[in-house]
Amino acid sequence: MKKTIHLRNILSILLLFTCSINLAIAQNRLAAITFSDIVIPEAPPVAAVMVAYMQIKNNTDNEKTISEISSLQFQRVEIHEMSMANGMMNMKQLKALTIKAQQSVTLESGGIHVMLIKPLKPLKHNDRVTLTFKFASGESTMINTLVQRIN
Ligand SMILES: [Cu+2]
Repeated sequence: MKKTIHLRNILSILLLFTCSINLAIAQNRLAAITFSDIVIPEAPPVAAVMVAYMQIKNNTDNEKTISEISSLQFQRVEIHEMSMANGMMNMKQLKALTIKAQQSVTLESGGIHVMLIKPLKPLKHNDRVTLTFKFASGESTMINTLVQRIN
């Protein structure tokens, strides 16, 4: 009898321990990557492409690589980088975007940006856009934002 109680106690302690580990992992995952200053400027209704700017922070101690971005509102999403070469602005596609441990990258006008290609329907001010970021590690994160009219 005494032995049974003892075993039960150990089991419940183990269970409690497992639960707190799970919780810690869940919280870590939530905070692993944070997105801020997300801006998708409104474009003319006929526009074939739109753009998204944001800051992406990697809060982990491991490098994170974004391997793919997709959106429910666009046919295709690409990561682009603008650069100056021989006095000309060039735009090239990046196959992936790596954010070093505890670092952030700023996606901004004239630099790296998210190119939103072929909206499924014209999007205007306050229309919702969802973006899913897939990482090389297999993780993915979805963010929600609204199109903004910028003057
Ligand atoms: Cu572009």
